Amino acid sequence: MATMNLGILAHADAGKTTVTEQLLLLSGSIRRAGSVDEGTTQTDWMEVERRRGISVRAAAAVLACGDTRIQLIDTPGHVDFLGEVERSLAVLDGAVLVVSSVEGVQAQTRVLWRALEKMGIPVLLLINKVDRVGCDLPGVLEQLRQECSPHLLPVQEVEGEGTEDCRVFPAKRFREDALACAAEYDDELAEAYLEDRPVEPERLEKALRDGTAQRKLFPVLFGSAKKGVGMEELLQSIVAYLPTASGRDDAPLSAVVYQVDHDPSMGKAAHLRVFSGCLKNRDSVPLPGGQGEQKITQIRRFSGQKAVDVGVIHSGEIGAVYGLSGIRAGDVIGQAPPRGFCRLAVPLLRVQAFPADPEQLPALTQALGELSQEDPLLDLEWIPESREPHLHITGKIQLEVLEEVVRERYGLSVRFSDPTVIYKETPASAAEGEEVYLAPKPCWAIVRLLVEPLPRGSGIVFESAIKEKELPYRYQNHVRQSLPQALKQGCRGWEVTDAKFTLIGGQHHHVHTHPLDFFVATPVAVQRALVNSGTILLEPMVRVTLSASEELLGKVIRDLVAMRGEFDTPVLHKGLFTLEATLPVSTSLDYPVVFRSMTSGKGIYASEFLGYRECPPGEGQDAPRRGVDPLDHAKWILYARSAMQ
Ligand SMILES: Nc1nc2c(ncn2[C@@H]2O[C@H](COP(=O)(O)OP(=O)(O)OP(=O)(O)O)[C@@H](O)[C@H]2O)c(=O)[nH]1
Ligand SMILES: [Mg+2]
Repeated sequence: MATMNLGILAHADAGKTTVTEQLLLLSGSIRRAGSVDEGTTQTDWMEVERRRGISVRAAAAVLACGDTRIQLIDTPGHVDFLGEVERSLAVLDGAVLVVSSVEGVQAQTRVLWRALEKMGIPVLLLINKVDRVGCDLPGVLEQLRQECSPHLLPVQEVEGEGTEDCRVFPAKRFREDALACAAEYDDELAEAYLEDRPVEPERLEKALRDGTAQRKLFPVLFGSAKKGVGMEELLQSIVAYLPTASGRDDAPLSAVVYQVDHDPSMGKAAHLRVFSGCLKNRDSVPLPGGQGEQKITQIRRFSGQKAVDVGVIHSGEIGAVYGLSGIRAGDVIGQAPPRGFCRLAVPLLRVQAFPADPEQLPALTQALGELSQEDPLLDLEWIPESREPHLHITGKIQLEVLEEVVRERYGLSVRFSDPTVIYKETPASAAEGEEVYLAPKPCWAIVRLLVEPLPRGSGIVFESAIKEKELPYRYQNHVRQSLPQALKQGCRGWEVTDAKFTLIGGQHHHVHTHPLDFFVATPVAVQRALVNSGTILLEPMVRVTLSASEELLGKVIRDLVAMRGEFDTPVLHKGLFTLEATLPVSTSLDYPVVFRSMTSGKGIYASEFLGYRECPPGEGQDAPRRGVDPLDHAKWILYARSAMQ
C-alpha cells in the first residue's frame, strides 16, 4: 500500500478541520462527521480546542482511499500557532491549501504559500465555503493567480454558489484547459496541442500528476466542507494528483520529529516521519546532539486521539515512538532529511509565569519545561537567582491557551506578566575582547575574540583564525560551543545577533588546563568584546495591511504616525481604503483590538513579521541582567566552575 503524508493548511477558520472530518467520513474511518461548532471533530480533540472551536495543535488522522493510505495532518490556522505548521511542513509529501471563497487570500495564505514554495511541496488548492453568501469565486481565483501562481487548473465548476444548494461538477472545458496547462511544461504534449492531435487520457493524467509533483501546476477544487459538497472529488483529486512517499527500508535511517507530547501513562511520545530506513520496537535510536542512544519501547499510529500499536514504522510513514526521553520537537534522527525546515514562527514577546500558589513554583516550572519540549519556541528560561520562569510567545491567544492547558493537564493555576517585546542587540563597531583565565588554580585558558557587525538577518557567524598548534581544535570547538549561551544576553540584556566572532588568539597549558576551562573563559571574552564595541538595540517590526471605510482613513493615519509607522499611499476603492504600513511591534501590540472596535469588526487587519531594525535613540528598553554577569569576574568564575562540575 502506498503512503501519502498530506498536510491541510490555511489561514484561521478556512475550514481545515471540517474538511479533515469530511475526508475521514468518506473513507469510512468514521461513521458520522463531527462538527467544529459542537466540539466533536476527530482532530480538534484537546479540551481547549473543543471549547474554543479553533485548532491549537497539528493533529494526525489516517484514512484509506483505494490502495493509498493517507496520513493526514490537520494544522492550526491561527498565527500564534505557526510553530506547529512549521514543524509539520517538514514531513509532508503534499498539501491541500484551503482558501475561503468569502475571505479570499489572507496574509497567512501568502506566508504558507511562500513556505510551501521554499520547501518544494506540491499543492492542491481548495476554495471552500462556496455555500456562503458573499462568496466570490472569480475574484478569489484571480487573487490566487496574482498572489500565488498563474499556473492554476480549475478541475470543477460550481452551481448555486452562495446558497445552501450549491453543488460542484466537472469543469466543462477541463480537457482543453488541462492540455493547455500541460503544454507549458511537457514538450510532447505541447506539440500535440499545437498540431491539434489527440492525446491518450492516461498520457494527459500522467502529465498532470508530474506537473503537480514538480509544482508546475496547481489543480484547484471547490467545495463546501460544512455541507459535504465537493469532498468526494477532493479526495479523488488528492490521490490522482499528489505524490506518495518514496524511500527504502534498507537505506540508512533518516527521520524527523514533527511533534512531541506527553501521555500521563505512556510518557513522552515523539511523532515522527521516517524518510528512509525503518524503526522497530526495541530498536536503539541515535539521539541528536551526541546524546547517545535510547531504546524504543513502543510504536503507535494515531488518528485523532485513537491509537493502535503497530510495532514498526516503515520508510515514508508517520508514527509515534515511545521511550526516547531525550527527544525534542524538530529533532532529526540519523541522516538529514531531504527537505529540512522552513522558519515561519518568530516569537516576539516574552512573559514571566507566576503560580497562583507560590508553593507550586517547582511543579509549574516542570510543567512549562514539558510544554517547552513540545514547543521549543517557548524556550523556557529558568533564572535560578530570582527563581523566575520566563517564556517566549507569539501572541496573546497562545498565552490564553497555555493558561488553559496548564490548568487542564497539570491542575495548576498560572498567571503571566504583561508581554514585553523581545528586543535584540548587535555590535555597534568592530572590537576585541580577551579573557586570561589563570586563577584560581588549577586552570589555564586564554581566549581572544574579535567581534564585527554583520548586515540585518545574518545571525551569528563564528570563525577561527588560529591554527591547531596555537590552540588545539578541541578547545577551539569549546569556544564555538559556548557562543550561543554567552550571546543570550548582551550589554543591554538582549540576545546578540548579526555579528561575526573570530577567534584571534588562544592558549592552553598541557598540565594546568582543565577540560572545561574554555567554557568558563569564553563568555567573559565575549562580554568584554561587546562592551568594547558597544551595542545597538534592535526592535521587531511587522508589515501590516489595513482596510476599512474611507472616513476612518484620517484617524488611522494619525494612529500610524503615533505608533512610529511608515506607510505607503492608501488605495481607495468603492468607499474603502487599503493601506500597507511598517510598524514596530512595541507600539502596535494592542492596535488590532483598537482597529477592530473602531471599524465595528468590519475592518481587515493582517500583519506579518518583517524583521529586526535599529531602534531609534531613546526608544526601546534594556532588560535587567538575568543570572550571573561574566563581567562580575570573581563571582562568574565561581559560578561557572561549580555549574560545570
Ligand atoms: N458556511 C460554511 N462554513 C464552514 C465551512 N467549512 C467550515 N465552516 C465553518 O467555519 C468555521 C471554522 O471551521 P474549521 O474547520 O474549524 O476551520 P479551521 O480552518 O480548521 O480553523 P482553525 O484550525 O482554527 O484555523 C466553523 O464554524 C465551521 O463550521 C463551509 O464550507 N461553509
Ligand atoms: Mg482547525
